Amino acid sequence: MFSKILIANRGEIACRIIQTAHRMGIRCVAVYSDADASARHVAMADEAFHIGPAPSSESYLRGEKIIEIAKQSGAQAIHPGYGFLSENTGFAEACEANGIVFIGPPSSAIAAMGSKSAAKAIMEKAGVPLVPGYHGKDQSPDVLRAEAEKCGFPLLLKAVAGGGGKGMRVVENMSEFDDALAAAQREARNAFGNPDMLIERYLTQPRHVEIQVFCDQDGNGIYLAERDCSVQRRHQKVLEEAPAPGLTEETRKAMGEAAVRAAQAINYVGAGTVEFLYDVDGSFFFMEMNTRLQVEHPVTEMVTGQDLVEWQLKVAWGEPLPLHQDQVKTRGHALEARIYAEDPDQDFLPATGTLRYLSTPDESAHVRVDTGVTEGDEISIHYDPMIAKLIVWDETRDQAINRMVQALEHYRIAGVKTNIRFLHALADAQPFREADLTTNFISAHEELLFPKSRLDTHKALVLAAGFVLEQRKSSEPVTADPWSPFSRKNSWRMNSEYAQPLKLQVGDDIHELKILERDDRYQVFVGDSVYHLNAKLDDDYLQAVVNGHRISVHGNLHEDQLVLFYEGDTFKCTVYRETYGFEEMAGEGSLAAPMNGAIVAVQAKVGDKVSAGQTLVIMEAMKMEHAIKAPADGVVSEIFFAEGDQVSEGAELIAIETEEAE
Ligand code: MV4
Repeated sequence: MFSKILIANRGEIACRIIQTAHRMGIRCVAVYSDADASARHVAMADEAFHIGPAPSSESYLRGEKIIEIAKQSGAQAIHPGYGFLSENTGFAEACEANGIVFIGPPSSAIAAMGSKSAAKAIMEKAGVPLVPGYHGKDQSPDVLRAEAEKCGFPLLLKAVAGGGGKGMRVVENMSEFDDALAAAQREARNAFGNPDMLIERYLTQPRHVEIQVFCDQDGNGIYLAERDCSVQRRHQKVLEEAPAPGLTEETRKAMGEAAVRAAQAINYVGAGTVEFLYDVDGSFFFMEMNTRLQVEHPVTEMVTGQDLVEWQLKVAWGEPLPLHQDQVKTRGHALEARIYAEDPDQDFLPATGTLRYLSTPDESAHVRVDTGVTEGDEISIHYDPMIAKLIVWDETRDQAINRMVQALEHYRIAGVKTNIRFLHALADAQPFREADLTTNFISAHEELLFPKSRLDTHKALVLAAGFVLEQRKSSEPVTADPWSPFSRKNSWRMNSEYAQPLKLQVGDDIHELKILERDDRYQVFVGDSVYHLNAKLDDDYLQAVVNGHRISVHGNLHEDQLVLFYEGDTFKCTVYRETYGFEEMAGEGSLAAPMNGAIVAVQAKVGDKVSAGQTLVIMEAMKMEHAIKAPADGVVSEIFFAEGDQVSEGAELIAIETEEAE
């Protein structure tokens, strides 16, 4: 077996490969760009080499440099993961030429699947079912028109060089054909430099079902069940599962055997995926073959109990397949959700930012998290916005869905927008539970997938108040600053009812809350309503009772940004420092700057005896002067600023010691 391999990738897949390699006793060399110097895959590897600036074209796509590093570091093989160089025939060849094993198929197999029409011709010969249509070389308009008539309508024009849905046109009848053809050819020429088209009968409600195949170097091939990846958005998979619901054993076997024939027709080696369109009547048709380990391979691992990266390493080393076809058994049901940094409310615009709070569900036999990031990492514009894959397993599909819903509720991220809530709605949607799957699932069920918040705004505000107040209590040392309105030792507050205002902004709405605290219970006034609140904060976990309703939320308060997490949903608000009116301040005693401004005058010295209501500091803000007054009789113990200083809202200006506080 290899003793050292290089992983020419980043993120979760690099981490996942390293994990298996380490379990097998294989050393791992990582490569990284400027953006990834402190990335998880670098930390996990035994050694790592810098390969260039953040853009992929200058780092993870630099095949020659990566091969150079493999040679230098003594790596015997390169695992390309998915994306980047994984389906690059030139790179696979260059590895070979340099005496390094490319952990993937021969370059000829990658090349054979590069053209849709050539692939179809190979598959036809191998007896793999094709959608009826035309994939000939002759592209003259008359031939295409005649083939369209033969095919029937609706039909689909597909770019021979296409992929990911680009250069496709649905044609409903012959009168639309010429215009659609011209448009599709134009698009294909622009996108791929090749205007050639194939014609297929258009399936209106298909499912995407794909077979995991594996071949060894002796020409043996098997299939490891199938995955249903019908739930997609703009040709991006969102939710995948194994096995595909509702497939009969006969179909599964026929599809699996067709997929193995497909792989063997191109002398395939290693892990591959044959994608099929699956029609409502149980018929299936070859779509394309992916010559790499796929993102969604974990669902296959969960139901077969096999480690596909281990298989890849064994096959690349020259070992036979670990199992014969009749030894491949599946058990239960697995689902995978792709957690992306994106904003579902802005048409899934990719999101960037710092993962300033990240808490993942506990891993178990039922829950697996494949990720390449840790708290504090940056999601940048340079790479795929996938943050993690959440994979669950259980005995039945229904139970697996419950697991997924629960695990998504335990996946909490603040700092970057994510699709977690959307995934939660998707997994929990009745049509999904009923396995009413087609490739247009998401657009067909939009009304279910953007649900209203699970918390009403008032309740969320009350919980936010509880979180802020409890966190301030726990974070302020009891001995410090007895005059802080939040100090527990602040006797005039503890022994009497004390109203404090709390200003929270949600979107464009500002909510001014008033809070009374007594005996560790709160009354929170929001608008015209009053809520009784009991709250206990344990780290990031708030256990609250709001008007007799026990609710628990997790939260993260970072500077003035509060995020609460509740059942897969998030509630975000901005927390303002207390905004006392100045009369109130005199009476109630904040010695904090009420807003950003400048110190105009300090009218006391350390050691001065002062009396309640006496002006201590004068501030200027927004062209107005404000007096900061002593809240009670006492002695000035410290002054934190001098005349002319700029101070920020909330900054403590002056400290006073009083008799009660001793
Ligand atoms: C089709 C089809 C219906 N009929 N071919 C989309 C991407 C490309 N790889 C193949 N695609 C399709 N080909 C025929 N004859 C519908 C799609 C399709 C699709 C397929 C799988 C998953 C999601 C999809 C979303 C839209 C269209």
